[in-house]
Amino acid sequence: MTFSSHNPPLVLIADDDKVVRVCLRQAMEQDGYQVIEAVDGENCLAMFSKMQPDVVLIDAVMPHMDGFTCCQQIQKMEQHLEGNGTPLLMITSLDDEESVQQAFSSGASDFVTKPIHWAVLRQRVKHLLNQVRLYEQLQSANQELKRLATSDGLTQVANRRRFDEYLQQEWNRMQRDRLSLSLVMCDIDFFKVYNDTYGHQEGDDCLKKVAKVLDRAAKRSIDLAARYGGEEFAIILPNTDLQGATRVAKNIQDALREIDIPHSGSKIGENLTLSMGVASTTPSPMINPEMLISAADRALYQAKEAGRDRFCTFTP
Ligand code: GH3
Ligand code: MG
Ligand code: MG
Repeated sequence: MTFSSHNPPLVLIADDDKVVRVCLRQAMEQDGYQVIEAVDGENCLAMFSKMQPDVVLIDAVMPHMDGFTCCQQIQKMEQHLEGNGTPLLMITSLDDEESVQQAFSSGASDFVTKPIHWAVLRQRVKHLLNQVRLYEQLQSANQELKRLATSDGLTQVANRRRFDEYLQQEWNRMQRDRLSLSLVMCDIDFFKVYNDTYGHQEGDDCLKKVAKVLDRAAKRSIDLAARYGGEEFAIILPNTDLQGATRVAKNIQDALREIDIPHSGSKIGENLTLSMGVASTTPSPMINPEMLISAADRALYQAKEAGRDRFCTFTP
């Protein structure tokens, strides 16, 4: 789906008859559209790919390549370009049933007949452009819904739901490819005291900063940083062994030191710190994702017990 709409909408007119082109242009310009012209089917394809119009008016009968073939070729091009189904309005003097069917089966969205009934043509173009606009709005609303359903409202990293879904997905994929899957569980040290000291709003800001650090540490496109719950975060690292995962944990520690968030209530220093549990495994049918989470949790518990501001590792 592309959002390449022009403003005002761009109409491509393909007709070999100059007089018809001039009349069509006038009608379209009266309705406030921008207009470009093609003199035959091949020219129409070239103009289409170069200018990406919002609607195409195509004469059914043209030399070299007729309108039906032209429609089919445009559709092929759009599949290739993952285009958004530009409406194609066929203009035909052949209003017999067969050519109407041929127009639609060639991918035309609608048709008008010659001699052109101008009011009808203009309404059809307007209607087609409205449909495209509505479709685009629907697509972008869907994208936004998807984003909202999978990201954490406060920190904007993936939410718990997305974490669960992605862990299972990558578990299956790593099992199939016999590759390692690692998990880093992170828990902010003395965060309750942080809230008590600075207030909840500062606490929220702090969570956002930590999330940003984790998101940056999850460098590769297949890595996923998520808010696991409260002040706990988790990073899924597909195709990463224990050594690689501990490197990520080390990077997080360094990055957090660098941004230097004061935490006067911390019992182990002046700044905000994290405890982390790192676990890694090669998924197999004998174990499941929950075991990887438990292993990372155990390692996290060890890190807390050993004095916080560190990471421990555990292999299930
Ligand atoms: P530890 O070092 O053992 O991890 O101690 P802790 O205080 O970090 O852990 P504890 O589980 O006792 O407290 C977690 C705190 O995190 C309590 C809760 O108020 C705070 N918290 C959880 N979610 C949010 C949030 O969305 N915003 C803010 N500001 N605080 C949160
Ligand atoms: Mg906690
Ligand atoms: Mg904590």
